[in-house]
Amino acid sequence: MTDRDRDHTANETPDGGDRGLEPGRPKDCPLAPGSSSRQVKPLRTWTLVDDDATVTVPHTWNDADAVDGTTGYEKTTKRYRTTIQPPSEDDRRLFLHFEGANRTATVEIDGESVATHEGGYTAFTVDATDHVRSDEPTPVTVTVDNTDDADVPPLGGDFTFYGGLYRPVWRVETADVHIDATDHGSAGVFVDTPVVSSDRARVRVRTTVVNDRSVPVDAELSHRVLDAAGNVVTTISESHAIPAGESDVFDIGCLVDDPMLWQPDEPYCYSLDTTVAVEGDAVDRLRSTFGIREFAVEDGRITLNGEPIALRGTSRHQNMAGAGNALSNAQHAADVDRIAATGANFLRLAHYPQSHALLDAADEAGLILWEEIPVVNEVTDSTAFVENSRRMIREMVRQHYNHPSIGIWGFMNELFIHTDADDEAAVDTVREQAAGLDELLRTEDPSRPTAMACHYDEAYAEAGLTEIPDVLGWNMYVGWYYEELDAVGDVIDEWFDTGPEQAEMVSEYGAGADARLHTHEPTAWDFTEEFQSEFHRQHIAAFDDRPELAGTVQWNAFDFSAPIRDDTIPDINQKGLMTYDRQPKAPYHLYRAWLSDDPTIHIATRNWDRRAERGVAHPITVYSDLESVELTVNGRSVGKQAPGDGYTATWEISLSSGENTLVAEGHTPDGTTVTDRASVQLIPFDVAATDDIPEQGLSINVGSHRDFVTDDRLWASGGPYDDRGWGHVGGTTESSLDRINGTDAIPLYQHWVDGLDRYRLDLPEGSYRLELGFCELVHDDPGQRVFDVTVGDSVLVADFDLVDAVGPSTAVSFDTTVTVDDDPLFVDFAASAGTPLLNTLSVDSI
Ligand code: GCB
Repeated sequence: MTDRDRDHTANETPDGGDRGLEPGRPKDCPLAPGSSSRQVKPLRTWTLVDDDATVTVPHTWNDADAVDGTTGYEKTTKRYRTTIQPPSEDDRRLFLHFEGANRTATVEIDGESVATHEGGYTAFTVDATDHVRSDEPTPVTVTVDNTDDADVPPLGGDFTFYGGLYRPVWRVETADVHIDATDHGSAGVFVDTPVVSSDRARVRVRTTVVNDRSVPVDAELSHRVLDAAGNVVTTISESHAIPAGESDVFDIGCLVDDPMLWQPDEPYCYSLDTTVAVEGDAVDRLRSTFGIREFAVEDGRITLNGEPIALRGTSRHQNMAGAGNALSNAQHAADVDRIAATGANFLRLAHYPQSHALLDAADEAGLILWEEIPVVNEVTDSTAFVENSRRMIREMVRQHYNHPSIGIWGFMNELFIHTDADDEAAVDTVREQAAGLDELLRTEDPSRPTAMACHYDEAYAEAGLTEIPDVLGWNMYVGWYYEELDAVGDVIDEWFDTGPEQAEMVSEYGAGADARLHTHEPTAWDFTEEFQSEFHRQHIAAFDDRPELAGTVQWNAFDFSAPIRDDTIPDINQKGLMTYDRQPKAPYHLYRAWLSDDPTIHIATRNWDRRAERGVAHPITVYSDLESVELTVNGRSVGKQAPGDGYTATWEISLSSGENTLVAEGHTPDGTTVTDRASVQLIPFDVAATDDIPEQGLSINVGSHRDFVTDDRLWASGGPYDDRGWGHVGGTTESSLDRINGTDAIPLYQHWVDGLDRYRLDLPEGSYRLELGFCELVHDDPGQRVFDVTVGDSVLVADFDLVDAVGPSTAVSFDTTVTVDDDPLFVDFAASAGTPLLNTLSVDSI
């Protein structure tokens, strides 16, 4: 197949696509929404030249290596090649619209370099008209580069800088008199609502019309305002004579009586049908969506349509399991659905502009957005860096101007994370750039408040930065990076200035969790779902008590890829309320209870549905916004509780061996009964009581207070030998969150018992397979820890030196078979250097 054939058969098939994604519909092209006079085709199929591979755009080359547990990911330059068809008629114009290429893209058409775009999060459009062959397909090569570049924000950050043509690419053909298609990647129609009230609104539309003919034209521009049902509300038009080869700005407005205002509870969208006509012939046409609404900051609160609104929400990075950042429009929209289902009214697009598909969905869902440019952690004083940041502001604002959901524009995140606050010149540079970006935002869009996010440090106020934006965000990690969790209310009271000039909000707060990890004793940084739940319960209670906060933004809706993270899943920042593949963690439902208008009752045991029987009561947590909730276990009521401020009720109950049926029930004020059902399996780990081992095997997370629940096994938290009939003798428990190689079950190797004498197992008579797991997370050099492990009378390993055998931070396990008669089984440890250790132990009957 030649390139020409490929282009024709795949690229230009409007509903092409081989990844099961939704087809590239012309209406999804940001440069041609709703247009009947533009010809729009998605360019989906490309050849990755150096890899000699055919790929489908959206495409990234880092979808796998960003999260494969190895250090780093491929930062390189790759060339994508395709061909495009000539314009259908000689006088038509041809544009290539790139929704996003990270981070620098150079476009060559027919071998000639025609454009370079720096910055991976905003769209750009190339006028291809003068570069394409008139009678045959023209080759197009796009060189995309995601290597570090000190002139292109972001310079750093806790996220992956995926390389690739990771958002759709479009071929757009227009007439020779058309709406400007090259204004910073925008569609060229800008709708404002300078006067908003429920009686009357003023709508103003600015449009640049370009005359690419060699003769002057009289162009008539008309706009029809349509309501949500498609009825024409009003029509306005104006005619301008435009000289040959020139363009003209049409700035026209109209009044809308009794407008429906856009707001989260009723996200009413109007549309605007724009037509350019020459001598009565419609030559270009676009459909824009807009809303009639007004965001402002008054008396320290954010207002929507004149009323203060408490912003409650979360943040989102644009990547997910399997796709990296090359998401389909449907995947973007599904994320909005997941967030909106919690009842959130706010979403911070941290730390960069995101896909129009997400914004479209937010417009419809009534989610208010804070969108920001990726100036993160630090800046440089290079002119190119400053110019790139400023251009990103123009691109972001112009491309997303009409979206009613955008309430706030952000321009910086946590600049004093990497800027030395004692370096006066550096501080001056940050302040100057912050002031410049803020001012540019106000010039580009006077109608929306500006925002900046800071971390918990005096440096921002001392540098005079805090005065700059309308909305000051504080990224507060009380109970995680600093302070104790129960200090959250006090910290807010001391830290926040809720004075009238600015709105102050908690622009981030969060705690990491792994849905597989559970505990009876949650502590910060143990990555259990139970600590994450308690963290959010306390934050929610503190926020509810402080209505003066302009908003609160949980970090993050979804686990996201972050190369600096080790935690319990390497390369993933685990502060999501959902996992990287979008499975809910328990606190996702806590947010539903807090924010959703629907009555909520949720038994939070879904990810901890297998528990170890060991003679203790088990916490069963229910999230609910109902006044009272009754929990029934196996048909017997264990009592009623009032979930109260933290929307959480927890019962400590005895479960029965095997399957337990849980039913939680409450009533709404109008008497409707709301019920949730779940089941929990109690696995008999009490070997002494049962004189047996669990059918699944006796699997112990030896040095850990965490249960590790996988699809096929419950690894119970460990502990010293006691009357359950198993446990370590001697030694202390230790832990580390360093990166571990050689296993997917990382949480089993992060904790260990150090210096143990033996492990005792009171097993019933029989034959067993015994497996012991080890990992060295303290020493880097051989010879520092050398020990023998003896099982019964046989030496399992002698002079075992983990570093020498497998290297540091590497999991390894050994297994053996043993026969047990009347006596307990002892696994003995003796060191000739350092101390022995043990991470995991598992016994299966054979
Ligand atoms: C922050 C950053 C964000 C990080 C987050 C974290 O303050 O703004 O980019 O991902 O903390 O999880 O540490």
